[in-house]
Amino acid sequence: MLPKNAVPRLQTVQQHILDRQRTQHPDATGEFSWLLSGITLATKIIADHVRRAGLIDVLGTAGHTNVQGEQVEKLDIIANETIAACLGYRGNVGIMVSEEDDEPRIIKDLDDQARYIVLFDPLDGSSNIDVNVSIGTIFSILQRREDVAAGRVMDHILQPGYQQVAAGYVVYSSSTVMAYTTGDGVHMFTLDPAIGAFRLSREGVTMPESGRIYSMNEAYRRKFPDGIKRYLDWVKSEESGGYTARYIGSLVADFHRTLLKGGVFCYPPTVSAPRGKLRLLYEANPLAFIAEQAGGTATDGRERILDKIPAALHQRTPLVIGSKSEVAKIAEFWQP
Ligand code: P6P
Repeated sequence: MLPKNAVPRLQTVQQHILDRQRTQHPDATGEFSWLLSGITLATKIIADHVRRAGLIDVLGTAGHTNVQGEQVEKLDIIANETIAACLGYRGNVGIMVSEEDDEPRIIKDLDDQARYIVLFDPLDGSSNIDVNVSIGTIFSILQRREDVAAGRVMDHILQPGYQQVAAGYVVYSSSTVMAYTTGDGVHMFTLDPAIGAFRLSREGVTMPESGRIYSMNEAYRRKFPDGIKRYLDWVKSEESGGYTARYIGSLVADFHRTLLKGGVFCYPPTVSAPRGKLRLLYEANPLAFIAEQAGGTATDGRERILDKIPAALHQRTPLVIGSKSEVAKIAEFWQP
């Protein structure tokens, strides 16, 4: 008989989903777990490339810009094609939307089988790849709308964030960590390189109600709205009681810290980007879903991120996300 701790408790993402579905959603068919295993497979492949960047030819730019007008890194393409390949044959994905693709990819006509729409930023923060700073993958999962014909692709895609059935991210850093929610709390898994599996590391993650960390790119201060400038004056004043600034410049890493330590991340509109920089469908929405599930909150300065009705595939939005009291504090100074 093996000693009790000889075999470490090993709960993978798939097993975690199935266990929770078995208790919370007995009628679940397990097809969601099968879909998520496509994402975990893709992110394990991406993690392998990120870990070996510098040794294999994945660094540097691919020599063109994407629909966002941003320089595409080689790893952006690898990540994008890896996710497309891993999700493409799952059988239950009808549409894929990527930050790197001008248009949606129609995998198969939406029907009872191919009911999922997966939206993702394949490699967020990729400009940091060459300097070995944390980067990440963000994903959002919608279901097809029952009230819309299968062919009306954009109507199925442009759903508000509260319609998400799942969301998550993977941060490639000192360790590779996946966080996901299906509306039943936030759960984290760490990639165990010894066995090549994401193992449960934190269940029921909650965001601290407050936090003395603010995260904003203050180089743009002169372009910020006056209310944001007033907040920045306050947060650095004696009156605030003392905050510290942390800005990695990689949304997934800045959000992961905010989720675990509390505080607030803010990417406001600027004179040059009046709608903000970050994308609603595959950055703000999934992270807002996770933030709310962990007890935090996310707005665009005016309304709840998850209530925003998208009007375009790559629509941008201002983003204020983090601990409830810290987001509220910014709102005291800035009401657009
Ligand atoms: P800035 C990375 O390019 C990204 O999309 C996010 O990961 C990050 O939060 C933001 O842009 C940083 O933008 O303008 O501060 O460099």
